Amino acid sequence: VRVMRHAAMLMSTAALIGAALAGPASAATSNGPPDPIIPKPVSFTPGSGHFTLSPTSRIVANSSPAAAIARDLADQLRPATGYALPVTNRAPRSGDITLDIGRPPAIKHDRTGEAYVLTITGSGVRLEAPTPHGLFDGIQSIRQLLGPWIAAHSRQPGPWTMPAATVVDYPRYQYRGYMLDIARHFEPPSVVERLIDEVSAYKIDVFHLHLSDDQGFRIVINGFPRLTAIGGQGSVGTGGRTMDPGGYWTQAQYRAVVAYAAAHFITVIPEVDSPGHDNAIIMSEYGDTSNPRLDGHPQSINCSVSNPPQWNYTEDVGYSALCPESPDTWRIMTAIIDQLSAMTPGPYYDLGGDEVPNTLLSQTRYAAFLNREFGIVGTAHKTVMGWADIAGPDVTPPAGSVAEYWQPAAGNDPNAVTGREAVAKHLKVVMAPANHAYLDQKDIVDGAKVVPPTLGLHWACPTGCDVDAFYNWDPGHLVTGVTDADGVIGVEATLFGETVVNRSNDEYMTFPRLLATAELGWSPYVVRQATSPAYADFLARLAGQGARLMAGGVNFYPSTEVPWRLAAEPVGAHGRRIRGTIARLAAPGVPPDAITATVSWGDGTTSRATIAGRGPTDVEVNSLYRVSATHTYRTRGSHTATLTVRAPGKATVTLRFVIGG
Ligand code: TNX
Repeated sequence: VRVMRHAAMLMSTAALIGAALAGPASAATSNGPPDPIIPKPVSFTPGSGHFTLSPTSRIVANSSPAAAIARDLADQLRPATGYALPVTNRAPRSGDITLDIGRPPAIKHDRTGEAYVLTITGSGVRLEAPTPHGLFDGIQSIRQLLGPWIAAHSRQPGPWTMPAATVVDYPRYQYRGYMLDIARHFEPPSVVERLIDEVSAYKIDVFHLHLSDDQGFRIVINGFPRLTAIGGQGSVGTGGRTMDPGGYWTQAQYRAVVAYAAAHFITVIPEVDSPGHDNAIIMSEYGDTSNPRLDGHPQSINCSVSNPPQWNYTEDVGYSALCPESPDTWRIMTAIIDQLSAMTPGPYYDLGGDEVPNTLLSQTRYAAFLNREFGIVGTAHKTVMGWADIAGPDVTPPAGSVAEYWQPAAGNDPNAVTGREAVAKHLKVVMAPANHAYLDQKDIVDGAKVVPPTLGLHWACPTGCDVDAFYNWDPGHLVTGVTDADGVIGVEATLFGETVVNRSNDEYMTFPRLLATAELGWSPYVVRQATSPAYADFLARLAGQGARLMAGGVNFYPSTEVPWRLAAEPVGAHGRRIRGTIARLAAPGVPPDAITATVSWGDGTTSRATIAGRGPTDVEVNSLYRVSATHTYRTRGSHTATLTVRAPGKATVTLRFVIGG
């Protein structure tokens, strides 16, 4: 323990010297916009100077709700800083971060209770919000202002500075969603919890879990063990895809994920798609003749193309349906809805409702199915959510239901009819148009150039949907007659799972495009087009997120639309003889052999440094490199070295830091 504490003191002293000598090292390396925050705050007013977090900084909270968020912030900042960051209710001192529940007068337009005001000066940081959710949003901004390396899971040298500024902020929409499909390929709770960490950092506050589809059913339902014993074993597995062994969550695991999400101010919405996309349910229950909860003839549930039903592990859709006339259909669906609703504190239950061809169920039978299911969801005290198909003829969703618009159609296009039908039925609308918000779509499809080559579909994005497609549209102005005033409550980016098989794949398709969706959901309306200032501003801020994602171990696609910046930090090399790593370099998408680096040692000599580490692949960003060099100082004592890093097409990065000692 003593050795570790000693090392910690040495490290932080070095960091402080670094700050004093070189000014904020981050200023030398980031040279990005003064306001780097994504999603862009309502207002960001720069002040003068900067705040530096120090080893003696504390997090001061004036109430127990504020203290809970203060502990979150401390937990977030401790790994990279190595500071103690005690949470206290004493009077704030210089160097502290204060969190208060209050009513900052600067907030006038907060409709959702998520507003916050952040005031950063040379002597301290003060975050004030009317609710814990607002404080939680505010600490995400604090994390981003501390620079990319704060996201690291192990101690970094710092210094930890934030530009002096006043931020006044609140969201445009209450619903800012991310959807993950664990039905087409299974993901364990641990992966979902990591994704919750990652998306909540960008103020996403809804996690929509697609729990069931033709290829898999992923949650234990008491009384129907075959749903998981049989239905949980498959996954999409043809066309060169990895056929993984499937899997399912226990109810205890689901509850734990829901609680984890709640601690990140994220509402979980469970979805069991119906009456289509149900082959896993049908395959599980079709032969369940001895289940006392069924009538002995569960074959009556099957209205699919095949009778008897058959497994189909392709990416096909639209071949399965549950029969609305079968009493067993309702015994199964009632158990699912009741149990999921009881485990879900959030207000919504998502019954799916998409893609049932008339050849399987006529519109009358489809409507009859959903109209009956609405009653079961209501009895379970949940608000209905479904794909916008649930607004079709003869379907009568209860007032206040939420329709998720997914069709890749805009304006008056006839294919945009589901959006207008939803408004006509007074539903609320979440916008997730597939050509602007489907994270399972490829980034580029251009002749032989297909990115990523092995992941993603492109039915909604025939030429690919890169960052520009995700950013340059507006949820309140896409479909004629479907505006904020008509009931748009938010936006969601969805990751369907046909082609993604693990966390690395999920992240590669999710980031950085989800950050565009997060900004559309949070930031005020502004014209967003490929040529608009808003897009240029977003790209400049996004460029700085590459190093942050890398430092946090998050995989992402280093889109060529983004002017990614190089970012370097010293690693605290010391001694008279320097051997090995002197700095860490994030260079999103740049292979190591394209980078050159030199060190001026501060004693009149200069030498070449080497760049080592894994470069980008088709599905992994990697590109977080070690910069190493060899030097022997003539005398002991600290020197100020200067590292210069160059890569084609990138602004040269210059890092001044204290070395030797
Ligand atoms: C359409 S969007 C689907 C999903 C697929 C997805 C693939 C929607 C409501 N249905 O079943 O997984 O496309 O992009």
